[in-house]
Amino acid sequence: QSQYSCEDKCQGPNQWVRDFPECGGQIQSPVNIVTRKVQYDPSLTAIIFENYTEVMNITVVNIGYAAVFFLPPSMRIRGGGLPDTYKAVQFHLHWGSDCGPGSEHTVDGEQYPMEVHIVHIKQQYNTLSEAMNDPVGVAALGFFFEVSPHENRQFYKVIEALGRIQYNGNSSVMTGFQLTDMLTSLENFSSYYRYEGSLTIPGCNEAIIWTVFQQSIPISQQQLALVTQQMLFSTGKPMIDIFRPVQNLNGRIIYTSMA
Ligand code: GRE
Ligand code: ZN
Repeated sequence: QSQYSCEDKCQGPNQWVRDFPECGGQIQSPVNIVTRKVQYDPSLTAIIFENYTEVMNITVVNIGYAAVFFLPPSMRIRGGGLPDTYKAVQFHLHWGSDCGPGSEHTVDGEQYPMEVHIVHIKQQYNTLSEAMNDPVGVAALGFFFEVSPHENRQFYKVIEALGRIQYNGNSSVMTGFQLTDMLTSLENFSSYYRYEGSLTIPGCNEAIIWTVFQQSIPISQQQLALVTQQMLFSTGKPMIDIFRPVQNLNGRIIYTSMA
């Protein structure tokens, strides 16, 4: 069990708008997905994943408020109603604590234990900050995790890597990692929700095409607990509850690939 108190929470998100006005904008993320209100869009065909099965050595860094796993730009996505080809930049996780779930998006009000975001930029750009100036410059994929009796095949690599980057600024290389192994048993990449939103961290740039997959990734309870118990914020406090609460849709429609 956790060595940390459940009161020890990150109080950030409501303060962001003071320093980052865009965090108070009208097309913010994450959002609650109300399944009876989503609209079927037949142009939302299966996303094409290029080089996603690569076995990689990738660097993971504790950036003070998250762990970021840097991905090779050879990994690309296209199709699925995306306006361009997008190349991978990084993935990161949003989690809760021993006391509660930590996904960012919710479905019919249900928060999942954890959510991974795989962040891509339009192929013409070289950096995330460059892509942020384009309202469709970034394509982020969100996958929920759910607790299952089965261990996730390659997730132990992620857990071990997190254990090596406890402190702000620490970095480590994760070897022999295959992203598709972490996204285990996802036969169905074609069932997803789509909407336009923002970065879920400051500056909350409204530049993201969000794709949130319906099918969740299984992970064991023990694996999940290990994730939340290893890392520290730059303040030295336990890195738990690293999710932004859901934001108002303000009239936005969430589309779905599911007829
Ligand atoms: C996020 O949603 O958390 C995020 C980042 C960085 C780039 C894009 C993005 O943390 O969607
Ligand atoms: Zn994220």
